[in-house]
Amino acid sequence: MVRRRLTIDEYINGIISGNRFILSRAITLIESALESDFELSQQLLEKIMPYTGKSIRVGISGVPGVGKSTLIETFGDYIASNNHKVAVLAIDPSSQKTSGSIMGDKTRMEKLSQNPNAYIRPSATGSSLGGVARKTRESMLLCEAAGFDVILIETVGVGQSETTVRGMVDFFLLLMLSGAGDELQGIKKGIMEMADALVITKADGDNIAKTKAAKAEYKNALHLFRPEESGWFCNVLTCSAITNEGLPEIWEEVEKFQAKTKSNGWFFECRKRQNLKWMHDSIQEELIRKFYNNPTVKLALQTFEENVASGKIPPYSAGEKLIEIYKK
Ligand SMILES: Nc1nc2c(ncn2[C@@H]2O[C@H](COP(=O)(O)OP(=O)(O)OP(=O)(O)O)[C@@H](O)[C@H]2O)c(=O)[nH]1
Ligand SMILES: [Mg+2]
Repeated sequence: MVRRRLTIDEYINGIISGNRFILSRAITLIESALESDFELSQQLLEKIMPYTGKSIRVGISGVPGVGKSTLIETFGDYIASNNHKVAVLAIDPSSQKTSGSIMGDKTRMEKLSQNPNAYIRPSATGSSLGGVARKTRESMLLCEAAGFDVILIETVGVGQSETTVRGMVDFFLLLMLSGAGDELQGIKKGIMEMADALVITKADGDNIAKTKAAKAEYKNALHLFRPEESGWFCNVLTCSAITNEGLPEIWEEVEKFQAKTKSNGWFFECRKRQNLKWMHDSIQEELIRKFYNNPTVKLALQTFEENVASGKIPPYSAGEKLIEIYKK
C-alpha cells in the first residue's frame, strides 16, 4: 500500500508535538534520494529551524568493539530515566555498502528502545561520508524540534567519520580500551586532542586493575596537550556498561562542560563555526550533486572518461570542459 504523502503542515505539527511516527517519516524524507523529496525536506527544515538547537549534542566514538553501542544503551537509559528525552543517531561509514553494523544495534538496544523517553534511528546510507553526515545533521535538527534534549551520535573510530562527528556535536566522548596498547595510538592519531572526555570502557571483572593503570597513563599523556580554546580540560574516566559503574560521572562531565562553555561563550561560538562549516560543506555537496545529475553532463561523461583513461586528453582539461558543458 502506497503511503499518502504528508503535507508540510502535517510534518511540522507532528514533529513539534513529539509524534515519533511522523518524526520517522520526516527522517525518511531527508534520507530519500528522490529530487522531489529533497525539495520538500529542505522546506521542512527551514520551517522547523525555530524549534531546533535546544539540546546537548554528544558524539561517541572509539575503535570497533570498544563498547560504543553497549554504553549508549545503558548511558542513554540512565539519562532518559533522569528527566531527559534522548535521541540516538549514528554515522556508520560502512552503511554505504552493507547498511552497517548500527542497523543491528537497534535490535540489540532492546532496553533503550522500550524507554518512552528514548528514540533510536540507525545510520543513514549514502554514497559519501559527507552525504551520510548531512542526513544525520538534519535528522538531529528534526529530533531537537521533536523535543529530544539529548542527542547521542555513535560513529566508529576509523578514518574521517570521527572528525565529521566532532564537527557536528558539542561534546566529543572518546571511548578507549585498556591494556590494548592503544594508549600511544590514540595520541599518534591526534584523535585524543579532539576529545572532551576520554572514557576507558569495560572496567569490570578481571579488567578493573588494567583500566585503573590505563587511566593514569592517559591522564599523564593529556598533560602534554595545549589548553583548548574552549577553556575545557579533557578528563579521563572509567566505566562499565555491564555494572553501570561510572555512568553518572560521565553525565556529570557533560553537564559540567555545558555549564562552563555556556558561561564562557564557547558553546555558542562552536555552534556558530559548525553551522558555517555545515553551509560550506552543503555548497560543495550540492554543487557536486547537481553537476553529476545534469543530463548533458551525464551524456558527455563517459566519452570524457574514456579519453582520460586512454590518455588522449589530460584529466584537468577534461574536468574543465565538463564544467563548461554544465554551465551552458
Ligand atoms: N565486560 C564488558 N564487556 C563489554 C562492555 N561493553 C561492551 N562489552 C562487550 O564488548 C563487545 C563489543 O561491544 P559493542 O557495544 O558492540 O562495541 P561497539 O564499539 O559498538 O562496536 P562497533 O559498533 O562494531 O564498532 C560486545 O561483546 C559487548 O558485550 C563492558 O562494559 N564490559
Ligand atoms: Mg556499535
